[in-house]
Formats: sequence, structure tokens, C-alpha cells
Amino acid sequence: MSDDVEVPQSHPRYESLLTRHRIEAGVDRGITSRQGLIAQGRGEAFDYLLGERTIDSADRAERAAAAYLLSADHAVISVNGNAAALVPGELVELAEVTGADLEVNLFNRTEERIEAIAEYLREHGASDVKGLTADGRIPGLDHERAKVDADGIGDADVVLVPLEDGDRAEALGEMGKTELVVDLNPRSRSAEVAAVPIVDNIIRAVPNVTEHARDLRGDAEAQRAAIEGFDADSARADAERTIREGDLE
Ligand code: PTJ
Repeated sequence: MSDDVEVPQSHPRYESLLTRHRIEAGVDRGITSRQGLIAQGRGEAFDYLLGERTIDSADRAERAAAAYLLSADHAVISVNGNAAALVPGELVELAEVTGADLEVNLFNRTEERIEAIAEYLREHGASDVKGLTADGRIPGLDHERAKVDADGIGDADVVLVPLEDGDRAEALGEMGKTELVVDLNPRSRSAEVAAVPIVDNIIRAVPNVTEHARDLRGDAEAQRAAIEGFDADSARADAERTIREGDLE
């Protein structure tokens, strides 16, 4: 992580404070919604109980997600206001390594925020950012929340949706898309409907998916093994058990 805030690295809550600062700065820049602050707080509570680490089942999920992205006909990484504020460069890198498209797709959609996020991703090296055309629709959702690009999420067979709202995750699943979800709550509806629920902080998850993708690139057999060897139900159960047994030190 960059040192874009005055927090000494020795501080025991360094990573958490840096993350908060990024979300706050995201709100100030018009990237993150105010609801995003609340979502982050909720995520932090789960992360605290997980021990602020990538548990083994999450690592396996991250490897499976990398395999799905690499073997997709058309993979899209959906970017909302929290994801953009927390891991902009890391998302651009993941898209490059896997050949996935980046699409800005918002729960609380405004044209200004779409533009601000697309610009922020370009500042972090993205050459093509989708989400601005909005000529496709997810059936079963109200107008604003349903908007997608027809040649982006509309056309994708595999979609990575970090911190997604449950309704939309369900609706995307009903469209037949394979969903890879990053969500620290293993019992959120998004995690429940995902083919690959990644129960990990997006800050750790995205770079780790990229690392696995580098390892799996060009090896169809290893990609198949990562997908077939992954069991979503047991990953959710393992994360829930870890959280329930979490130590409030
Ligand atoms: O930018 P927009 O308009 O698309 O809005 C984005 C938010 C996140 C505000 C919107 O999608 C929302 O309200 O989401 P929810 O319903 O609060 O769900 C967010 C989920 O993400 C919760 O289950 C949190 O536990 C989880 N979460 C929060 N921060 C993190 C996280 N998961 C992984 N890493 C995090 N840093």
C-alpha cells in the first residue's frame, strides 16, 4: 500500500486506519457514496473477527476466481465507489493480467460519480473503462440500479462483483452469469449466490487473485483443477466458523 496518509507504519491499526482514510478521501473526491462509509464499517467488524488475514479457504477462493477470470469467454470486473477508493491500481492490474474488462457499476448510480470513478481508474493506468454507455439492463431491478453496458456486464459470462448489494447479485445470477463475489460477510446474499464467495478484505483479496492469475496463466489444466477443487459451501461455512470463533482481543 502507498503511504498516502500520515499514519506511522508501527501503529497496530495501521492498515485499518489507511483503509478508512482511503474511503474518506473517496467520499471527498466524489468517488465513494456516503453509504460506502457505513458499508466499510460493517466490513471492518467482520475483518476484525477474521483476524484481519486471508484464511486458507479464502485463498482457495481467490485461486478459483483467478481461474474463472482466465478461462472466461468474457470476464468483467465490476467497480463501485468503495472498490475504486480502496484498490484502484490493483483492479487495473488484475484486469490486465486476466484480460478482463473494467466496468463502473453503481448501486447508487449518478453520472457524476460514474465519470469520477472512470477518471480515477484511468489515472491508475486503465485504458478502457466501461459503464458510461449504460445501454443494457439487468432484468428485475428498478431502472437506475439495472443499468449496465450491453457489451460489458450485459455480455459477460463471468463477473467479479466486490461489495455488491444482494438484490443485484441475485439478479445477475438469474441472468446465468458466473459470479465471483468479494464480501467479508459470508452470510450476505451476495456471498450466498456466488459461485465463488471470497470472504476477505478487498485490500488483500484483489492483489492475491492477481498473484494466482499470474501463476495460472496459460495453464488450462491448473485452471480447471482450481475451479473443480473449490467448494463454495464449505468456504462459506469455514469463514463463518472462523468469524464465530473470532477472538475480540
Ligand atoms: O458505490 P455504490 O453506489 O455502488 O455503493 C456501494 C455500497 C458498498 C455502498 C453498496 O453496494 C452497499 O450498500 O453495499 P452493502 O449492502 O452495505 O454491502 C456491502 C458488503 O461489503 C457488506 O457485506 C460488507 O460486510 C462488505 N464489505 C465492506 N467493506 C469491505 C467489505 N468486503 C470486503 N472488503 C471490504 N473492505
